[in-house]
Order: sequence, then C-alpha cells, then structure tokens
Amino acid sequence: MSHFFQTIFTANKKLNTDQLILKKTVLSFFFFFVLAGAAFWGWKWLRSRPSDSGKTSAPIRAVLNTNEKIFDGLLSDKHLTKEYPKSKAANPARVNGFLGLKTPFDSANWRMNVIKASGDTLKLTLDDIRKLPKVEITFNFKCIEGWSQITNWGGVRFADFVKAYGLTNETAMEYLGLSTPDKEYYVGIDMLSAMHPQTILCYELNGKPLPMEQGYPVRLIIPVKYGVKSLKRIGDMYFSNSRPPDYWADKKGYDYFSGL
Ligand SMILES: Nc1nc2c(c(=O)[nH]1)N[C@H]1C(S)=C(S)[C@@H](COP(=O)(O)O)O[C@H]1N2
Ligand SMILES: [Mo]
Repeated sequence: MSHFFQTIFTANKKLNTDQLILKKTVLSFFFFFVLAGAAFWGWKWLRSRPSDSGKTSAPIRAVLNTNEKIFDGLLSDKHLTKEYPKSKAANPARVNGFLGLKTPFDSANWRMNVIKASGDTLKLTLDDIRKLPKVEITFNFKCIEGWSQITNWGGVRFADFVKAYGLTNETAMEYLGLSTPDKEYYVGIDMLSAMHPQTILCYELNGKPLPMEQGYPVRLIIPVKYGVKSLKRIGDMYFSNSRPPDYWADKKGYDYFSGL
C-alpha cells in the first residue's frame, strides 16, 4: 500500500491513466475531508463565541460592521435620493412611532440644545432655525417595517445649519447623536450622512408646521436612511467620535447605519 502511494505521489513520475485517476480521487477525498473538518470546527467555534444583545455572535457582528463601513464609505454627496414633484406627496402623511412623544410637552419653553465640543450648549428656538435658508424635499420615505410613502418636508439643510452656527469642529467628529426632550427615543448617525445635502432639520410637512405626532417643533429628515433615523422632536443634539446610543440598534440589533 505504501509503495502504491509512493508511486503515484512521486514527483515527475510518469503515471498511466488508471494511476492518474486514482491520484486525483485520493487528492479529492483528502481535500474534501480537510475542508469538511475545517467547516465543522469553524461552525463550532462560531457558535461558541459570545453574542451581543441582538443575539448576533461577535465574529458575525465584526463582519457586519465591516460591511457597514464599506457601504458607508460608498455614500457620498453624489449619491442623491430620488426626488418627486410635490403634487405626488401624501396628504395627510402616515404617522408611525410615538416613542419620546408621549411625555407632556411644553412647546413655549422648548429649545434645541446643541452640545458643543467645548461643553457649551446652544439653546435654540424654532425661530433661530426658521430664519435660516429653507429647502423642501419630496421623496419616498421608507420605514424598515416594510411600508413607504412619498412625502413633502421643509426645513434647513443640516449642513447649512452647521455653517450658520459655527459647528465645524463638532462635525469633524464621526457621529451625530439626537434625542427627544424626554430622552425616550434616540439615534446615532454617521457624520457623512448627517452632512448629506438632502438631510434637513425639518419644521414643515406639506408646507405647514409639523403636527405634534410628527415631531413638532423640529425633527430630522434623513432620506439616505430608513425612517427609524428620522427622529421626531429633537431635544438634544451632540457630537462624538464613538457611536451614540441608538434605540433600535440597541434594543433589536437593527443595523446601526440603516442606510438605503
Ligand atoms: N421621537 C420619535 N421619532 C421617531 C420614531 C419614534 O417612535 N419616536 N419612529 C421612527 C420611525 S420607525 C419612523 S418610520 C418615522 C415615522 O415618521 P412619521 O410619523 O412622520 O411617518 O419616525 C421615526 N422617528
Ligand atoms: Mo420606521
């Protein structure tokens, strides 16, 4: 037997057809068992790794995070969400999600708190935001739960707001964090997407002030993301180089970027 293996595996040895077939068969079996073994042990290893709160094991989460980074990197100013004529917009627009909107709300005393890198906080009124150049966007708003709707929104480009209030040190950081005044709902957004030209601090729906349940006085509209990221009723805004907490990513393991 060992003589036989020696014969077919000796380098440069001229083999007859039967010997060649045998050699290939032996090699095929050998690699089949090596790969099957590797796959089996790889799977066992994967199952033995700790999981995150969303029940995704650490190595798989690492792959997902890498994917997110790659696709996030592909997102640029040139990638614009399709816009529609205003006449196509739903009116009234569907309402979805009430987290952070149930706490009694004192609209007269509302301020948008912008927490600066220095630790200072800008406390802005609705008028401070309304006086900036207004843009409108009509686009297909997509909820991760499976519905979508063409809707019309008005407000100031987030990037214009940043310029007007001198927040360039802040937007040099990697993430924007937003939360409702009662802190019940919160999202984190990569800065590239926040600074995207179609991202707005929104105060109008169909040309009228936002309805209470749609985020009065000011919400985010971020067309390059699923609806979960369009936080209604901004209370605090802050900036960070680490990922801000994100309600759905933390609770359900939804994709942190939720990009479209
Ligand atoms: N404060 C707050 N903002 C929120 C939510 C929420 O529950 N609370 N839900 C999000 C989700 S999942 C969607 S799809 C959109 C829905 O926005 P709409 O009510 O204007 O349709 O709001 C997002 N912003
Ligand atoms: Mo949603």
